[in-house]
Amino acid sequence: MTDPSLRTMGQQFGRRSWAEPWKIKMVEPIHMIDRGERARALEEAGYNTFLLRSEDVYIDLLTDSGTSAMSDRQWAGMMMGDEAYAGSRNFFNLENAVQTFYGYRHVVPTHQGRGAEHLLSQTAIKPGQYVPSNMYFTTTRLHQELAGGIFVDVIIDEAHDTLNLHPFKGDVDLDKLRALIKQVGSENIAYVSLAGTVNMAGGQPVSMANVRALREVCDSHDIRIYLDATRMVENAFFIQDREPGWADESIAAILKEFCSYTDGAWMSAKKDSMVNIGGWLAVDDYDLFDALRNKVVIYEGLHTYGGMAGRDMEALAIGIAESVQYEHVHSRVSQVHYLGDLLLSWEIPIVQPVGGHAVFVDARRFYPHIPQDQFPAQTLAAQLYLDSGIRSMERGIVSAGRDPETGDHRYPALESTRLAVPRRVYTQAHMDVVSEAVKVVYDSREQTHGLRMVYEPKQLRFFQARFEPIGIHS
Ligand code: P71
Repeated sequence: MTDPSLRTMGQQFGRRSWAEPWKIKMVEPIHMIDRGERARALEEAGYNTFLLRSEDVYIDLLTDSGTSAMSDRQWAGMMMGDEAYAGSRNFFNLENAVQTFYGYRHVVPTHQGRGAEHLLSQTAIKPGQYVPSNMYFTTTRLHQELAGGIFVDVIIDEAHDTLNLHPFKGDVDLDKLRALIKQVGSENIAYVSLAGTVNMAGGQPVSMANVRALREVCDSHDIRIYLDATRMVENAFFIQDREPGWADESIAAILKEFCSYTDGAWMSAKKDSMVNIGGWLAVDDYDLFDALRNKVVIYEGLHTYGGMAGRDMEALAIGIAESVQYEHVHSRVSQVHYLGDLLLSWEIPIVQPVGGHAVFVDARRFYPHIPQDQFPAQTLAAQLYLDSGIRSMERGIVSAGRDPETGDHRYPALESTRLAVPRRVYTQAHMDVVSEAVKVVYDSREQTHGLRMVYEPKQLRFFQARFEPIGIHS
């Protein structure tokens, strides 16, 4: 049977199709358990997707962190691990890759991003100092607060509006920053904590114009800028794609120029750099480096491994070079956008524009009848798993935690359920299956009730909190 109306993805959009710049050499079987088993697994997990067993998950979009597929070259690098306690050659390869692609002078390896956050926060924040930031990230803010810092959100207002199509919703609002400086004095600001493709805003990028202007403001007040470079490669792709004047520059050149406006960076290498574990901290200032190097040996490991095996550092050094290749980052971000575009075309509420690493479903608009303190985004994550074995993550009121002063929930403007896409792992067919599952859950949204939290850890509660459906035991 022929159907001349069948069209490839590219044809549907009036262009030639693109494909991933790799072929698959090794596969990992996945399967879906039946609905009764999923219902049981969900109940055992306290309706928290972090507490599910991975074997009970069909398509795992919990996170893009540490879940990417390494290349044959990275695996070859694993065989070249120099597992010496001190001075491993893999460390020097990693140091060289960070210096080459991110441009900072001094590099301290850490086991992952939060290890780096801990060291930087403890070293660069004095108790009582303010830490302005373009929105919070859970672990970042916690480490800043544990060091005695006071977090202040200085992201532009557009970032809090899920329908606003601003191309750089990660930008810092310089007026908010100036007002803070005026109010508290620049000596009471530890540093500006700047993140590329802001995770909690939906993976929204920062423009080159904004980081340049930020540098000027900070220079005039003698304030340092430290960058969360976790998804900075994806940010560089958005600058190339969207910001006038950058279309002809390479991803590598854009990345390096962006970093040059900052004084240092920390990295969860489990994202952009496509390794399963690893991180680093890099700064230009020698004295700060020296202080960080003195601290890393207390908490992470010697300053030439920082908690990573030699082989992990080698895979990371290779992953950094692969991550800035245009074909890679283009196909990675385009796959995320493919999923987002399907949901948008069916009028399912998502955060727009679609970000770099994930589609964020707007749970407020998805379940308008579920109040925020009955956890609509957590409910959606649970329903999606129940329907189809797809695992996602709450990024709303549970993630935001409680205000340390008042003890009340923090009620974030964004209440979303994140479908994070690992790099080089799933195909377009998987994205089709995911999109159809979200639609099924959306079509039955009116019958869905919210959740009640029955167990709540003090810090980072979203990881281990437990819930019960409202209406069953109430
Ligand atoms: C993500 C993660 C992993 C995660 C962390 C906390 C709660 C849930 C999931 C980690 C990040 C990140 C940014 C921007 C620092 C870290 C910490 N993200 N900055 O998105 O996205 O890095 O996990 O390596 O310690 O699933 P780490």
